[in-house]
Amino acid sequence: MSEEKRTIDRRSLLKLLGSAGATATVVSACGTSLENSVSAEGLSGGKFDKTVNLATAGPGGNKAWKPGDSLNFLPPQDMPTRGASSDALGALPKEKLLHMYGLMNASRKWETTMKDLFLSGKDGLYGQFHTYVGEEAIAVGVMSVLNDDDYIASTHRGHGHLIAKGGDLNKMTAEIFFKETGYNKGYGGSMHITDMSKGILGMNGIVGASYYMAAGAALRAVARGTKQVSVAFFGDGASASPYYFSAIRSCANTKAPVIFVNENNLQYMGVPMAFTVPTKYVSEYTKGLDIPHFVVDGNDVGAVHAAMKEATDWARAGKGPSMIEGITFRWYDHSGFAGGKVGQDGALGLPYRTDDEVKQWISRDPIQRYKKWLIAKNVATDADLTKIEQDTQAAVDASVEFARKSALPDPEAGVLNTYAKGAAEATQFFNRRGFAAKHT
Ligand SMILES: Cc1ncc(C[n+]2csc(CCOP(=O)(O)OP(=O)(O)O)c2C)c(N)n1
Repeated sequence: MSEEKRTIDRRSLLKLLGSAGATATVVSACGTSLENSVSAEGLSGGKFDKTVNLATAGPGGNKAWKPGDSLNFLPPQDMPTRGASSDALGALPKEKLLHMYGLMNASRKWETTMKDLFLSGKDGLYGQFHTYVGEEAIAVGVMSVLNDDDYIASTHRGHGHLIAKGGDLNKMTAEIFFKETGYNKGYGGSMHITDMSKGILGMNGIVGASYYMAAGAALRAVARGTKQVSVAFFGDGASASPYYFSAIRSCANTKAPVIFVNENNLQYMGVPMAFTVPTKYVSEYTKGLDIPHFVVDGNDVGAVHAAMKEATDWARAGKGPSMIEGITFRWYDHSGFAGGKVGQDGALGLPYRTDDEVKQWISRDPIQRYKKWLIAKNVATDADLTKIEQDTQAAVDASVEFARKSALPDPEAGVLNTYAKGAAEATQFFNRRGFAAKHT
């Protein structure tokens, strides 16, 4: 195949279409360095400075909202009352607790490494990339309860979901590098990473698509008589989808075992949630459906785990769907890295939130809070946890080397991957257009 024809590959196509991550290469003029002070005291610790000007103002524009509010439990009928959220973790074996710490770190370090690579321009990375940094407690808290064969339907901001469900770092990095060893053979990029072998129904660029994907998988499980459950992740903005209420209503009606997990990061692209959600909490929209509702501190992996445990028990018992809303915050811009810097945590200088607010949320870092809790409960020493952090970074670095050494996909593979019947159907396509039928 001539060089001329190779230009149809995805990499070139994206460049032609101009989807190259403009946002990924914009670096803010803001040079403020962040001091990552952790004021958290144990897992439920971390305080806002009352004088901070919160542009996002907390849920539903409720200016009086404070982190403690997020721990309120909104009791549905028949749901048992939970104890202190972080105590729920105490019932888990040490190995599992440390594994969770490793997963939170893997998610953070993988995305932070990608961020630094995008910004440095070293590997010529481009394309949309929505970071999950700051929200890791939700993915890991949710997945700490799921079985391997349970399903998750992710979002555009789903790297953390994949990693927490057992996604392969090498394949993820290779996909970001658009290499043939990537999850989508280099043709999907960040937003389409999928691993059906792990019950991951896929990241998804269509906001609000997770509801019915998760519902379909859940109804399949019911039809087959398994006890699998399905999780639909979604953001606060996605609650504006026309499918939102109808999907949850349908699941309530059929008692589909779906757990709707709202990652309320208080930001809808560049719009504070205070302007987009009329109620105090997103989860209030569906309270009339008589399904269990939880609002939790989404930066507290114990709180997420506790709510998820109850919601999952409920679903496996055939009682139907439930709703978990985790209040959290993303440290970077909606997509790409405007306001971010190599080696700096968080994006500053963005117009729709204040730098003070970003720093306050960073001080409630879910990973640092969990680390403090693990040490305080004598689950591990500082040195044990540092070792996990180092091993995780080494795995991330190895994935970058793997991606660098991998080949770009053959342009024809784009056609092969497009057809449901694979090579046979693609060959017809090639033949019709006079290409050599090299993939038969
Ligand atoms: C159906 C659809 N409408 C609009 C968009 C454009 N879009 C991409 S992300 C996004 C905001 C999503 O916000 P939210 O659900 O709060 O998730 P977050 O980005 O905060 O994690 C929008 C509107 C889209 N991708 N799909």
